[in-house]
Amino acid sequence: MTFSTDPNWWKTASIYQIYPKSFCDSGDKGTGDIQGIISKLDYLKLLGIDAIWLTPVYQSPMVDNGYDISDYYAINPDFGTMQDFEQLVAKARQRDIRIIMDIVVNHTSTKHAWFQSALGDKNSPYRDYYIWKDPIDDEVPNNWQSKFGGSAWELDSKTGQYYLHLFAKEQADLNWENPEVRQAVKEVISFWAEKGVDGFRLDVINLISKQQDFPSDDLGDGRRFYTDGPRVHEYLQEISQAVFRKYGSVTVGEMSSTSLEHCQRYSSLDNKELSMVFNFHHLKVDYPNGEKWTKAPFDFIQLKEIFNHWQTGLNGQGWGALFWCNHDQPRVVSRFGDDKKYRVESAKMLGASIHMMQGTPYIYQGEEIGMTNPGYGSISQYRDVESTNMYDIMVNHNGMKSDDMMAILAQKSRDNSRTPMQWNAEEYAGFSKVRPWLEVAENYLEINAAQAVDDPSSVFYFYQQLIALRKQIEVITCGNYQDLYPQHEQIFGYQRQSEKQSLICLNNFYAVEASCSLPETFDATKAKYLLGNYTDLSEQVSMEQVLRPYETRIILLEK
Ligand code: TEU
Repeated sequence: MTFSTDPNWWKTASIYQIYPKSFCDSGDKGTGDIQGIISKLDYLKLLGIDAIWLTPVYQSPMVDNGYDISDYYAINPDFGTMQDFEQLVAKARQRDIRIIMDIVVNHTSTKHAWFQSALGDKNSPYRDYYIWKDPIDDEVPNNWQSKFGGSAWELDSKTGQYYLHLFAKEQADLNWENPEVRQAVKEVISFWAEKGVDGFRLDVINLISKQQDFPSDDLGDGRRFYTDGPRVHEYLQEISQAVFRKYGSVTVGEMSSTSLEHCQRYSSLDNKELSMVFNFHHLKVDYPNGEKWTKAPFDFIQLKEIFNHWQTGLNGQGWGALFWCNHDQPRVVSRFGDDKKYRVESAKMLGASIHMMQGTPYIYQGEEIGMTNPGYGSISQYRDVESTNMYDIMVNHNGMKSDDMMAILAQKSRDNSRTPMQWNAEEYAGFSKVRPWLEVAENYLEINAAQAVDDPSSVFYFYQQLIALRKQIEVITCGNYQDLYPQHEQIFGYQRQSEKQSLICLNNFYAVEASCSLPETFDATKAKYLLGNYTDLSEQVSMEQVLRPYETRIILLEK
């Protein structure tokens, strides 16, 4: 098979995210690996996805499960060999599936050779690869906070200076002001592009440019002094010019705490920087006052406002990634749906609610079969560095009751999405022959890929249809966007319009019946249902719509 030569292939594509450690263990290690991924390529081909986003498989001490890289040019033996990787690229290509690699260059592991040379030696040629600051009044250089809790500064006792780490202390931020760092990044990306990698996901790439006076933040945790920083667009244009455009790579930037205005520039249609962007504003509507570590219901009206802001703001300006789930987020059916009584209906509805938008959809492993949060009851079951750090801070330092923090982790922990992929009803859900590194969710007997593939009414085949519709119905890709019921307390309904087509996607986000009327300008008599999650949809579309619990309906009118 040969890939389409359309440089914008990704505008009608759907991308599947694999977190290798939790995907499939081909051996008996209890952790996933590249050969395990290869063994599941036909499953992914059946789903119909166009590309795989592979989270990091590079050499790493695994403090942050691979987002702490100690050698950008080597494959972590836990995942396999370089030959395994090359085989994955080749076998995926045989199935017309592209590979997108995760590039983590805001920081390296403190075990990286550059950092090891720089630590304790102000004269190291790599000292200026990182960000070192003198203490102020024997204290940390400023009050910036790590996103994993605590100060963002760690002392290098030998030199008396601190180094910056926006994440774990084992993840030292690179100094992008240094042209040698930017050159080193270009060489890393070129190496993987030469191996046939088709694109790159750029980890927290909007954090690479820090305000150079490093002021303390009397209003917050310091993020306003390094998020979408002063030279970030300059840096991205430099890398894009030197590498991405040379290889025709598709690129998606993970933009932490960003703005629409910056994302219009990051993903501008002239391809000066990146192809598209991830933003996370829609995944903070259950963070009251922006606070993640609370147990709270989501704000439905705000969710719709955010989708409206980004869909209308990027239309004709840039390109967004459409997603609910990834390896940092809880399972969407547990978070925004009903993972008990209406699991299948709500999983399908949630998929449809974003797949009919403009952008490129990302499907996180297990989302396509409606996997849920595991509901762990003990802190000993958690492995994520962010979750265990926050448990220690909230319970052991701030005095929160353990049960209260366990309830918060059950809703918000990143481990919720990192439980082993549920392949079948065998021991350990067919993920491994031995006890996995993270406990399998108890519901794997009912929720697994084998069951889904055997069930024509499963979430899997609904996602297969969503993926196919994007290739068949042009208004999904090029149409504009209008929220039809912004204040409706239950229904998220929007209309997409192009010159030739009008599509309406109706989604009841709750377990009770809800009604709405189609726009008067929409001629229902000429419309048809494209897809729904209740099989008994009548042929004739009515202007008055009554949606059952978690019902979704996709309606098309050919103008
Ligand atoms: O995530 C960055 C990010 O914004 C989220 O991790 C978020 O800050 C975090 O979950 C706290 O809420 C990327 C990767 O996706 C993540 O897995 C890494 O831990 C992080 O960067 C550091 O590389």
